[in-house]
Amino acid sequence: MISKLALRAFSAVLLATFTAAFAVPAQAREFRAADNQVADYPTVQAIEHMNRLVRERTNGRHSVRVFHSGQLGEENETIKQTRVGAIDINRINTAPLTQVIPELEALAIPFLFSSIDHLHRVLDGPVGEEILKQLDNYEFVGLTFYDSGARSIYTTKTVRSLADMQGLRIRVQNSRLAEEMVKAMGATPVVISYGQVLTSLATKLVDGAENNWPSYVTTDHFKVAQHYILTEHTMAPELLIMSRKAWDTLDAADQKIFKQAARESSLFMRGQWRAWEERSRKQAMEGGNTIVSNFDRKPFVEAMADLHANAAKDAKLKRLIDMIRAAD
Ligand code: GTR
Repeated sequence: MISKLALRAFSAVLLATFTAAFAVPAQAREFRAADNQVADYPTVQAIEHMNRLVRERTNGRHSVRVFHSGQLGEENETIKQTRVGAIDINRINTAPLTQVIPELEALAIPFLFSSIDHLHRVLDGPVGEEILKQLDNYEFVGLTFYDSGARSIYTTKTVRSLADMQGLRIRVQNSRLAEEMVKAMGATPVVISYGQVLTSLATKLVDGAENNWPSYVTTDHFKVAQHYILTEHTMAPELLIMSRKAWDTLDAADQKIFKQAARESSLFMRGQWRAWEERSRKQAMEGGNTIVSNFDRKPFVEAMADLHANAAKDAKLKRLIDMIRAAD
């Protein structure tokens, strides 16, 4: 005779089998992420890392597919598309995003961060948290920051001083602040999208641009603009943002998984960034480029006095700037 206990166990197994066979799995989804850097660039690799974590932690229900090399468009386009939900996730630099979120200018003000450690302290602390939170007001969700090192000026002619900048045409990102900065250096800013910079340098539409080491090298800009002067004028980080629409399709537990995976991908990338900078610098040197590191940086800093004064007129911005300074 079958005991009551065995019967109960048998029906439990039956029920479990039945449920497993007929349960509707939560909608599996592939989230599309945009990045305008090339496939092996650290930010793209970081998103791939995030994808691995997301897949693992959602048992393959969700994944993130990165479209690198600007396949989904230039930054000003992808910002709009992320806002309306046509792109789910976007890895974007702070500077162009300031056109939509002015508060972000706090991270892009020239000569505000004294070192990468200072920047990390800010991004990893309450200011970084507050800035990510502010994205909520713009139909975005701030997932994390990625390193971008320091940006310096590079040109087709040698620049050894602020005086040498006078009259040069310098490509800038689509950012009011970047334009103001280049004007303050005595040069003429020319807004050009990232994908067009190489041609613009080669055809002499501009005399130079500015970027970090890995961008300078992976774009081949270093082959045409062979003079790199270590102004290290900004440390505006990269941001990983999600469209509110895509975010709202996730339940609370998955939202947590996405955010956590993004944070971990940021640390993963941080571990690689220094080596990338070093490798790119070496490549530029081996290419015969001039690297100007022994120059008077003070005039560059002093030239920003009006820009700093203007920024301080905005109460919201001033508060963030003060908090950033206090974290030094
Ligand atoms: C890079 C950044 C890109 C883009 C580019 C630029 O450092 O990673 O997203 O903003 O600079 O100068 O346009």
